[in-house]
This record gives sequence, C-alpha cells and structure tokens, in this order.
Amino acid sequence: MSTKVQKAISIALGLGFGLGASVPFVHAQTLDEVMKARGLTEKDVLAAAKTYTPSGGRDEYLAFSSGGQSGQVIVYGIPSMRILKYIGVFTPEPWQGYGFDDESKAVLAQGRIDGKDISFGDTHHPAISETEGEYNGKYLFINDKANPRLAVIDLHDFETKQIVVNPLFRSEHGGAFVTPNTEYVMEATQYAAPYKGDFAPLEEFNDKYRGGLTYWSFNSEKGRIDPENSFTFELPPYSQDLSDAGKKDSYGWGFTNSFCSERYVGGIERGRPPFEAGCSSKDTDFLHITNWKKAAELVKAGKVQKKNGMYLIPMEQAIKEGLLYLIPEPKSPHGADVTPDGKYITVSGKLDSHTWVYSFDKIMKAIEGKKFEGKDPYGIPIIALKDALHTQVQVGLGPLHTQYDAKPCVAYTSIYVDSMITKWNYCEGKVLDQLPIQYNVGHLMAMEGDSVTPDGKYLVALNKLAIDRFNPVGPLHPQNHQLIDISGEKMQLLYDMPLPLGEPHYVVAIKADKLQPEVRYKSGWNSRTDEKSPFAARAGREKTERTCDAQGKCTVEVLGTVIRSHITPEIIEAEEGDTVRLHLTNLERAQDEVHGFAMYGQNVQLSIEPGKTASATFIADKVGVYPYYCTEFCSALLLEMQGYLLVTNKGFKTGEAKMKEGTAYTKADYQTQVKTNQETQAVIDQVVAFITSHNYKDFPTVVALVEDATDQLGHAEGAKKKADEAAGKEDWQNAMLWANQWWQYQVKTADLGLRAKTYLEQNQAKKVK
Ligand code: CUK
Repeated sequence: MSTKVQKAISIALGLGFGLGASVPFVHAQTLDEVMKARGLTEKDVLAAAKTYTPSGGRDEYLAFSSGGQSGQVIVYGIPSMRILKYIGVFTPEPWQGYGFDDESKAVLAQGRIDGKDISFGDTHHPAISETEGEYNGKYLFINDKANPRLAVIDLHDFETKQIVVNPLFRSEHGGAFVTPNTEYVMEATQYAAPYKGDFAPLEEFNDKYRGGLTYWSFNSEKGRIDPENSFTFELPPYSQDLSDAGKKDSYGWGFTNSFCSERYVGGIERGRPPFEAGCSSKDTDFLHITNWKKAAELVKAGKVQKKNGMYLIPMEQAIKEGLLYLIPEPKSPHGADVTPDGKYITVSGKLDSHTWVYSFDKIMKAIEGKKFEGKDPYGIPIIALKDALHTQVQVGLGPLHTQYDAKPCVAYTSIYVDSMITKWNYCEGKVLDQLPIQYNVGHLMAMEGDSVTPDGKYLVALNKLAIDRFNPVGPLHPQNHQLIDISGEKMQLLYDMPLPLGEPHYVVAIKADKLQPEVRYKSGWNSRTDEKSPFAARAGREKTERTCDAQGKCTVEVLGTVIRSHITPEIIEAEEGDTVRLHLTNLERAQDEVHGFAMYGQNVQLSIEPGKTASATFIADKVGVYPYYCTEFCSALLLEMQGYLLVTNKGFKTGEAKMKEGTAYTKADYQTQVKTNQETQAVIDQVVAFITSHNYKDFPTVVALVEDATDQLGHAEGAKKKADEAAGKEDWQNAMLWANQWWQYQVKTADLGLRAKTYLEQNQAKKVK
C-alpha cells in the first residue's frame, strides 16, 4: 500500500500515524502509589471502583434530569455520572438544530403564549411513561413552571415532539406526574390567578383567583397529548404544589399538596407584611385528593363543560360527585409521594421536622363513611388528620421529598435545612440511617423510584448549593448531584457530579436496557412529526427551483442532500429579496455520521442525522456571497464540505463568464492519480473479500455500513467514467479533477469498509464458505 493511500485511510478513520509505536506518557504505578500520590483512602478507592466505567463500558441506568432555567433535559448515566446528552425542550439548542430548523421551530411555536415566543422554560419534574406502574421507556414528559406548559419527548430518538400550553393556568408546578398506564399526565397550578382571559384585582383573591389540577390525556399510540380529551379540576387558591398519582391500591386517585392555604396576599408596597409572613402562619395546609377515574367517566358522559377549550370541573360539581377531598398536612409542605404499593402517601413540611404518612385505606374509609371534620370555605369536605394518618416520623429539619427502596417499607427523605438524607421505615415509623450531603438537598431519586417496583441500588441527591465542592468558576456555581450507594444497611456517598446547566429539580432513572433508541431515521424523515418529509431528496434527484407568485415575490426552494464530503447543491443562486427554503437530507446510513449545516449571517444551523431531512427558511434580503459548510467533523474532507449562496441584484446573470482555474493539471498529474486509485481499489477489494467471507448479514450495523459503502463505490464508478471520457479528449484538467473525485469516493468506501471489518472482528463474526 502506498503511503498516500495509507495516510488517507488513516485520516478517514481518525487514526494518527505510528500509533503502534506509542510510548506510555505516565509511568506505570501501583495502586498503593497512586493512592499515596493523590491522598486517597481505601474508602475513596472503593467508591471510585463502584462508579468507574472503563472505556467503552455502558451504564446500568440512564437518568433524565430537569435542566431548571435552561429549559432543557440533561441525560446522564448511572453509576458513571457521565453526561450523555442535553435535550432541547423549551429552549433553542443549536447543537441539535433545535429552534433553528423549520421542523423544530414548529414544535417550539406550539409553546407560544398569546402569540409570543417563550424561548426558555423552568423545567422541574421529568416523568417516564408507564405501563401498569412500570417505566416502559417510551416517552418522557417535563413541565415548565414559569409558563404552564408540558412537553413530550420521544425516547426512540430523544427529541422533543410536542409542547402544550395550559389554557387556564398562569403558573404551574405539580407536573409532570403520570398515572400508572400513562392515561393522564398531571399538572397542578402553583400561584393562583384568575383563569386565563379573566382579570380580577387582588382584593378579590378568595372569590376570583383559582388553583387547578389538569389531567392531560395522553395517546400512547400516537405519542402525543390529546388536549381535546384532557380535563381540569377547579381548585381553591391554595398554591397547589407537587402531585403524585395513586397506584395499585390507590389507582384512580391523585394527590396534590399545597401551601399558603391561608390565601394570604402580600404586598410590601401597600404596607402589607410580605407573602412569606402570611403564607406560613397556620399550622397546617391541605392535601388535595382527586378521583380522576370517576372524573374521566363524567367527561366521557358529556357532563362537563369546556372553558378555553379545556374540560373544567367546577368545585361545586366535583364536591357533588364525590371527586374532591382535603386533609390537613404539615406546615408549608413540599412533596407528595405515593409508596410503590399505593397504600401510603408521604408528605413533608418544609417548616416541620416530620414526614407524615397517610393511609389510603383510612382515607377511603373516611370517604365511604362520610366522616368529615368540616368543610373548607369552598365547601370541600375535610377529612380529619387523625382519620387519615398512619404515622408521623421525626426525620430532620426541613424535610422535602421522599423516595422508596426495593426493600419493603424503606424510604429516603431529603432534609433541606440539615443537608442530609434520612433513611427510615414507613411501616414501623422509625429512622434507620442518616447521611450528611453537600449541600441543601432538594429532590432525591432512587433507581426507577416512581415505579411500582423500585430498584433501590443507588440514590441521587440533587443539591441546590455546591459552595466549595468544585474548582471555583465565578459567582454562579454549578449544582451538585451526589451519587449514593443504598445497597447496604448504611448509605455510602460515591460521587459528586457538577451540573452546570440551570437548577435541576428532579431526575428520573430507568434501566438502560429498557431503552432501544434508533441509530438512524428512515430516509427523508421529519423527526419532529415522525413522518416522511415532503422535502426529502434522494441521491441524484436533488433540485433547486425558483418560482415567483403574481405579486412578483420569488422563492428559491432547494431539495438537497448531504453525504461525505459534499453538500448538493454547492452553489445556490437567489436574487435580493427572495425567500430561500433549504431542505437537506442526510443520505448516510452509517451510525453517528451526522452532518451539520451553517450559513453566514442567516442564523442557520442544522443538525442532520442519518436519514433526517432538516429545513431552513430565510429571506435573502442583502446582496452578497454567503458561504455555507458542514459543522460536524464527518470525514477527512470535512473542511471541503462547503458551498456558496450567491445573492445577486435583480436580473443579474451569473455563470456566464468562464471560470478561471486556480491550478492547471497535466497528463502526468492525471496518471499519478490513476495509479493511486488503482492501489486504493486493491485495498477496497481486500476489505470486501474479508466482509463477504463472513456472516456480515447477521449484523445490522455492518449491513448499514455495507449499504453506504456500496453507494459510495457506485459514485466512484460514475466519477471514473467522467475521468476516462475527459482523458479520451485529452482534457487533462477535467480528467485529473474527476480522477480525484473518483478517489474521494474510494476513500469513503474504504473508510466504511474498514469500520465494518473492525466491527466484525470485534464482534466475533464467523467465517462462511
Ligand atoms: S421542586 Cu425544586 S426542590 Cu419544583 Cu419538586 Cu422540590
């Protein structure tokens, strides 16, 4: 093999030269020496061994974290705590082209409020779709507290597909929580307000301001929320907080806590003591209990009216039908968490040191026996605390959220003020263990912790403050997610992970093997609607069309393709004022062979994964030359993956003058190139022989690579023909250029072929006769 061929193939494969002769740059050291040098204890090394994941290793769980103010979702592995992906949800995210291509702009546009783009979200609670209370790995939901919205992410490609805006609320917090078969996704208000479209002064707070709890209907087959069949419970202006859906024994019911049931309205500027003074004056707030199963039947029977396009069950109706109850709960509670068996609900008071465990059984007995201690000002029956309480456990100062273990009766509660995790037994009501964490923990999360069969194993503490835990990076610190081993009697802290993207509130983790994400799309795919794109293009069928309407408004529409290492078209022409609509399809089949597309001055950045068709629309309002290129280092000739948009004055004729060549080629240049190509072909033939002599058809990854390679080789033949023709006419300039293009296709073929060969070798492919 000539050096030129070897070098080209090495570059294509991303290898350096002389890799075989590498010298270790760190002296080999024993474990003892490393421990001494780095000041590590045996406990540290044990913790490291429990999280360290060798190169190429996979994680047992995938965690989906809310991204707080970033309006995104963060995906990381457990136990390695390696960040794998950010998913753009409510916020544009250029790497994924989210909010830059037309397809995803359409998703973000669903989240407009009163016609306004809201380009951020305050994401709090992710939830994984469930079947019979088990995570099924199909969809992820996440809420936006600031603008009452809910998003649907499809886990077959980890992309946001839908955003719905609550048509009644002005803020929300108690979402997203799913019912056990993902029939509904719960979303409760936080700050009471008159329902959308209405105005009432603060003086009319008690009468005109309202809370609420929406049960968004989810169509699991379509993978979309169905607003038409969703319904909302009108609730008192009590600042509803978190929710959880009942399961197993408590299936069909929902639980939502609240704070500021004082209905206090602050207002320092009117000489009133602030909200915080009046919102925590009573000793108890209310746990709201809703019967969604019966409510859904009522909606189905046509007995519920719509407001702003949403079924709204007025309190009066809910009370009459026996759908809504209240129970006192500790002062300023936060978190309502149903046990895996659905028998108990844990609520903690931020300003109390107890967790309160309610018995669903007792609640039902009170409801059935109509045993109430009274009614609230809106007529909602109140169940006495003593008639609903199972136990009360002193867990520490400022308890917030609770998660459950695989072991029966074992729970973990985050203790905000004391900065610790308390492990306790909710059946017997006693504390088992306490672990200090760094610092001020909000939510905590156990593996598959919201399902009916939690896995236990690990717990993640989502700490609000990192303070001194990491290298300083300015006044704004990352947050600190701490991984804790909960497999033994005592909790053991394993790892600190800085999370530098907003304030994550909650995270959910699912067994990694329940997720089967795609590696490529079907060719010409609109990933946001999950349908074939009407703008898909195939190789050789690319086209650019300029059409003008009766008013003389013209549009240049491009149906193009991208494949290593060229964009078709390489030249686009438009006249000043034209609308340009670009649609690019990635023709690659190979895993991870994504192409980007960025253009000067037009805010265009696409991420075009294999199979995807992505579009960009803009007005070419200024005469000029606009270079564009691929933003992913997809091959050795990435930098050459480029083109020009020419925006000319009206009526200007381009391409009329003859192009002046930068370099002139001779017959000798052509002959040298042909020789290289012949040698490269020999390499390709060897690789092909290897692949076809093995059972490569048993490996879908290899089949895809072979498809791409065959495609590239087909192009190579076409280029060779053009080179031969030019040589026949002694046009050495074009002969050389086409011979070089022929070689480019060969290099890509060899790259794909070698990747397939390596894959077969690493996966013990068998020889076939
Ligand atoms: S919340 Cu932030 S720590 Cu939105 Cu569930 Cu509790």
